[in-house]
Amino acid sequence: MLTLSIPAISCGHCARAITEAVLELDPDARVQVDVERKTAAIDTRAEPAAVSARLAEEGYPPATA
Ligand SMILES: [Cu+2]
Repeated sequence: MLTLSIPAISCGHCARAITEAVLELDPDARVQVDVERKTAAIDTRAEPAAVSARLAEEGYPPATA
């Protein structure tokens, strides 16, 4: 389980965009976005670096820990 802090999350649209971006990488991924906490919990076989890069492309770069 990958849990990313994504400061750009602000609403349900962001949650959908993030979910769709991850599903493009891995159709079997499970994505849970918490809009209030600005986090995304992602269960996927995709490489974490690939997920981060894809989300950054989409305008939701994960904060580095
Ligand atoms: Cu939004």
